[in-house]
Amino acid sequence: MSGKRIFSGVQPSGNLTIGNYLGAIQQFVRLQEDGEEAFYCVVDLHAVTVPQNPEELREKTVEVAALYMACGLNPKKSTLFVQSHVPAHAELGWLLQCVARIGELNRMTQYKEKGGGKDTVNVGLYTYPVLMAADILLYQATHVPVGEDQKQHLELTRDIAERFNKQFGELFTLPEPMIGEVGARIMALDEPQKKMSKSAKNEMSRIILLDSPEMILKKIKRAVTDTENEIRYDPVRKPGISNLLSIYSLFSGESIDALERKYAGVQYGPFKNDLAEVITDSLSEIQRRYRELSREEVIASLQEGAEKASEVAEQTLRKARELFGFLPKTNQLLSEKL
Ligand code: AQP
Repeated sequence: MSGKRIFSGVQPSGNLTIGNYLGAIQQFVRLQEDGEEAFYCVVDLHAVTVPQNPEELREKTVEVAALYMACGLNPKKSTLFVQSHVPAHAELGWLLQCVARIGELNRMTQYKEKGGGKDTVNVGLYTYPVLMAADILLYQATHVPVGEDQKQHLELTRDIAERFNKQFGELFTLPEPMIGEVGARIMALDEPQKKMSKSAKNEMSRIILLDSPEMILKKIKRAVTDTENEIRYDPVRKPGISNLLSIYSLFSGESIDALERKYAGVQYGPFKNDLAEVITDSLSEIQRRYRELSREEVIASLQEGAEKASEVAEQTLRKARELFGFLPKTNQLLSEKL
């Protein structure tokens, strides 16, 4: 343990992909094993920045939590909770909207990618990075393990925290991003220039953690490669094969160099068969643990997690309210004789 405090989250906006796992959740588990104090959230308030079916959202919220646990997060060691169960997120999110600047949000690329520049996009998608800043700052997190796509939002979080501290008084810890060197950006199987995403339209673009062995094989077989027949890591000229090599390396623990040597002169077909097997083997353990978890157990862990998270979040929020100059509630006023 190194005195770090970790915060991170995953949206229940679809089926978790191997991108979410390799870019984020695998790091969460490693940090837990190192004994770090950590808060891992199912960020449902973020998920509704794009339209969701309410029934499905409820189901996906439990599923993401169950997958956190199946991947190795232990609710007795790390605090696992649902964002909307801790109202402090929404309140600090609002306060920080009064600190963040429009110019800063205009520079964020994710809402442009997701919203496609349409006027009908909801305002939440635009202000999402400010809510993400609130999520992190509420817990005074020192480190935030995320994939490469979240780096810009982390920089914004630091800017908002710094401005708040200068303008209102020292309150927030400035968090550092923790972005893995490999796995930080797993690309889509159908369009290897784009990141793999759980909400992309084409289901064949991603492997989800609960895919069957047959489905994994089918998706890997269909993965876009190139017209050469050389298994070589070159993300610019061979993005498809390079992405498959990264996935193979991350799941098997073999280096990319070793894989290039192992598959020198081998056709794409047999390479893809082996890769599908490696992914299947790795996911089978997660799937076994997932099947063993009961819904009641997951929900009870989330309830306990929300209580623990609220205690920390409320302390920070209370200080933020004071620094803004809000009048405390009457009973607090009387007891503190303010
Ligand atoms: N392709 C990826 N490679 C590496 N890391 C990834 N992450 C997501 N996709 C990849 C990381 O997973 C964590 C949780 O992501 P999120 O659910 O908060 O939102 P996201 O980044 O927008 O992920 P998705 O899968 O693309 O979701 P949708 O489709 O709903 O937008 C983050 O740490 C992220 O970096």
